[in-house]
Amino acid sequence: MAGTSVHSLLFVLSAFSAVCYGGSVIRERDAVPAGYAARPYYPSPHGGWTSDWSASYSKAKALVEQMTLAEKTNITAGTGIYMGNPCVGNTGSASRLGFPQLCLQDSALGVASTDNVTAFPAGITTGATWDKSLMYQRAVAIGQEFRGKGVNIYLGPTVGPLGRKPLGGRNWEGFGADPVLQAVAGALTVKGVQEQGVIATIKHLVGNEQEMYRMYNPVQEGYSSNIDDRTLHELYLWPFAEGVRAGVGSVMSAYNAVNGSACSQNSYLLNGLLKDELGFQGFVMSDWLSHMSGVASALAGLDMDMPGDTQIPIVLGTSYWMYELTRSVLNGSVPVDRLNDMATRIVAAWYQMGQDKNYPPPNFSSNTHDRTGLLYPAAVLSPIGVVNYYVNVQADHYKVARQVAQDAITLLKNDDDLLPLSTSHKLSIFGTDAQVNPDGPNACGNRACNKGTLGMGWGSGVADYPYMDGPIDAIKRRTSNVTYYATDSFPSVPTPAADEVAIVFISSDSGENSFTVENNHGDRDADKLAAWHNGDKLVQQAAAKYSNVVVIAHTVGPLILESWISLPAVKAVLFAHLPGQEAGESLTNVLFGDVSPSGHLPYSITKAATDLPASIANLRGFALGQVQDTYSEGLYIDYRYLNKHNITPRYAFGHGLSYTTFSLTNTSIRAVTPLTTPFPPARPTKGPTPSYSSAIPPASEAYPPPGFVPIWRYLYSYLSKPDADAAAAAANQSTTYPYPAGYSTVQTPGPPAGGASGGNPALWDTAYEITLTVTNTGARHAGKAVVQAYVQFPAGIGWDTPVIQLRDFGKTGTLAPGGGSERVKLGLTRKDVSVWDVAAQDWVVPDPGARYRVWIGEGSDRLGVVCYSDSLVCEEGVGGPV
Ligand SMILES: *[C@@H]1O[C@H](CO)[C@@H](O)[C@H](O)[C@H]1NC(C)=O
Ligand SMILES: *[C@@H]1O[C@H](CO)[C@@H](O)[C@H](O)[C@H]1NC(C)=O
Ligand SMILES: *[C@@H]1O[C@H](CO)[C@@H](O)[C@H](O)[C@H]1NC(C)=O
Ligand SMILES: *[C@@H]1O[C@H](CO)[C@@H](O)[C@H](O)[C@H]1NC(C)=O
Ligand SMILES: *[C@@H]1O[C@H](CO)[C@@H](O)[C@H](O)[C@H]1NC(C)=O
Ligand SMILES: *[C@@H]1O[C@H](CO)[C@@H](O)[C@H](O)[C@H]1NC(C)=O
Ligand SMILES: *[C@@H]1O[C@H](CO)[C@@H](O)[C@H](O)[C@H]1NC(C)=O
Ligand SMILES: CC(=O)N[C@H]1CO[C@H](CO)[C@@H](O)[C@@H]1O
Repeated sequence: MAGTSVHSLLFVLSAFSAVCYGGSVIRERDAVPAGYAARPYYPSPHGGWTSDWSASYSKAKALVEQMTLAEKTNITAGTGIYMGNPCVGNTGSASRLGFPQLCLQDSALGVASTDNVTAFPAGITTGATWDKSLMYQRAVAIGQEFRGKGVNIYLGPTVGPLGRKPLGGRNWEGFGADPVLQAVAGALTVKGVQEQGVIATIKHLVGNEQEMYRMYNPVQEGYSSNIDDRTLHELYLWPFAEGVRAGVGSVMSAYNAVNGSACSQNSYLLNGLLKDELGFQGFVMSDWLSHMSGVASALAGLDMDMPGDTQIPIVLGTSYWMYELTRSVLNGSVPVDRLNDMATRIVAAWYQMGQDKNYPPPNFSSNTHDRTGLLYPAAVLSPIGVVNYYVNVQADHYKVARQVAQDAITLLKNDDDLLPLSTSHKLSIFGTDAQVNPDGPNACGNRACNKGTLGMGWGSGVADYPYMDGPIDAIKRRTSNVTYYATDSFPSVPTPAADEVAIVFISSDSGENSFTVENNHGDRDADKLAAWHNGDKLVQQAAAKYSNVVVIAHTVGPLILESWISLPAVKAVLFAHLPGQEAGESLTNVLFGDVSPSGHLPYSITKAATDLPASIANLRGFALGQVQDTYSEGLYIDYRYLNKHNITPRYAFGHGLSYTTFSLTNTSIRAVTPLTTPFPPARPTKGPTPSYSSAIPPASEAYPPPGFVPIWRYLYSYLSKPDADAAAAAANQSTTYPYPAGYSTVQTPGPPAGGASGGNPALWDTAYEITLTVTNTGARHAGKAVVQAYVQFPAGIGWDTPVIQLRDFGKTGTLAPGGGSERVKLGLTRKDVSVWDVAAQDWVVPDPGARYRVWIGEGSDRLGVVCYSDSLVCEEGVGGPV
């Protein structure tokens, strides 16, 4: 129980931790580099103008119209950290009208801080399956668990960080270092979760690519991710666009700044890109304690303040919103129109998911595992009540959890077909990562330690394990011919027989900056890309003794394998990623050949960290003032960079072997919607949005009810009568708020690239469809194949484009050995063959008549099939582009 409370307290304290890194003092922020600017974009576009949301907006309007000022401001902010209901965030209610407090709960991989739930495999593991159906099924199960616990708002999926920096601490919460892999998995997660009636939250918008210095605090600004317009569109915003198109109800802004302006109050990002261009109809919430202004953030497009507090929570019980937002509306600084839109967006999302009908209230507490507990833990005197009902929401979700964990396992190397093992092999097993943490899988709050099998990273992106099926337990269930050395220092062992197999478990962990684990401050700043606990040395020592070594890595991301990967004894390597609770049997099913491995890498594994440029290979270190993280590599991250510079990685993005082999044959391409013009057809115009009176409501709408007794430090939206009257009087004085440059209250028609949820709907016209036959050509093992499609833009179009870019993928079912086959269909949209034209501010197909190549294969370096957009011919058995 202490785990969660201690966590959150540490989390709060971490807001100030930057001080420890360098003892900075309050100062003006450093200049953002020349050329990067956070332009103003006002006003905040009204929600409700797309047809897919219009019915919910009508209902929302009918409800919001009846709300008083204090009710509207109540639902746009949390009631304070540890205040009121049981979740990590809890909004105020408009209970007079039947609008409840909303429960917001971590994490992206399962319901956090409670029991009787499933600890699903992490995002990176899910990405490594390359299986759309499993991505969706996992989301359905997650959605059912959040609903079962009475959570209104799921704080996932994570599609930012994108994985720009291999050392970045939270990359594992997302799906892989490519915008399309991230976008497909993110959008399917939104769909699966929201079909259960739970509002999903796509996060973190945007540029939170490292953990250190991410947060603003009273003495230092969070770092600024300086991202040019084209790179933002083609990489970092891409998954958000797909999430919006999938109908996501909520977006969480990132801690850091973009172009010098904090994401929670960056008008260009929230008003311009998200709400106008991407046509986002839900609401934007701040990341926890990243709210830092009242009027400014409201005008910039923030709709919900989480968890309600200022950056110094609890102590004072203060907020930038709640009663202050009430004041700002009464005194005329925040237009009533903006507050109406904020409230309508929140209520519309609630209707859109059907939460007005039979939605269960929360049944658990994030604050304690006891049945009863404090109802307001941060209050000094709090009533006590039943807070945990122990509702078991696990159903049979272990099955999909295990399937994801199993189908993610990525075979990097398998010399002499050492794998699969037979149960007659004598096995010697090394490494503490093979066994469940002897103190219990949840011994460390927020998994902020790396002890025992690594099933997830650390921080807020975790869940408690109901149990953990450890690898060594599963191996022992299979064979008794096994000796386990539960150590990370190579022990003295008997001389092995020639056919004896050593299995070495290694790990690499990372997480959120709120915790430091073995000197890693969230990011892998201490251990870098080496295995923890001297794992690389353990492998080398095992390889010196045994002639058959299998390495199994539980890891948040890429590792540098060079110190042992070419040793002749190291015959097989499996990346099992972060499997969650089902670490054991998912692995033994692969090890012993019940199934062939079918995972593929969701990132590249380079031979050296310096194979990537310094801007992404390194973390930004301490700076006086605001740390500037400039995306000088532009589009060239991960394989895009390596291909451009002809750097051969150890294992390429998308690489993954099987026990069997596949052929890709009978490939055909067909043009579906002809691309007759470089620019898409004109966008649809915005539909109508709810209209309300714009008159400032009477001050009496802010007064607390007669006899109102507040709970100390609970955040309310009421203003005392004197305060409310004074605010209303101020509205009639000549003093006006110092609005930012470019401020306007006139709604605009929106940019050409917009037009519907996600952007101009014509961007999703299918331009080309490719069909091929995948056949299992091996004689012995069944297996699933992953087929990846990459676009190569024509030469001479006047645009610098990466050599190849992933655009679609598919995974077969289990194909029988000796010819089992399946037809696979892949598609490319107009957007997939477009670049972002900064001058035109639109997507453009540079030369629709030229030859676009679509490369198809089982990895970014195994592309033996190519199809041409101009001749509509496909060739097989070709050498790939890289
Ligand atoms: C950041 O600055 C660049 C360069 O001026 C610009 O292209 C881009 O649109 C800006 N992005 C945001 C979110 O302000
Ligand atoms: C705001 O929400 C809280 C928590 O549900 C509730 O106690 C309070 O009465 C609400 N305020 C208004 C104005 O409805
Ligand atoms: C209105 O109230 C807000 C919140 O306290 C304050 O920031 C703003 O300056 C006030 N505006 C005027 C015109 O007094
Ligand atoms: C939670 O669920 C239990 C069992 O399903 C139910 O009895 C209880 O009333 C629910 N708790 C709340 C606060 O609604
Ligand atoms: C264990 O493995 C060794 C080497 O393969 C073999 O000789 C022995 O019979 C096995 N023992 C058992 C109990 O299977
Ligand atoms: C080959 O492709 C054609 C056209 O797409 C299709 O009709 C046919 O069934 C395919 N043949 C096989 C053996 O898959
Ligand atoms: C502010 O002015 C409006 C009309 O100009 C008036 O109706 C309202 O009563 C005034 N409010 C206060 C608090 O004086
Ligand atoms: C299956 C499971 O984990 N059940 C647990 C539900 O929560 C109660 C209270 O913590 C436990 O006692 C059960 O074991």
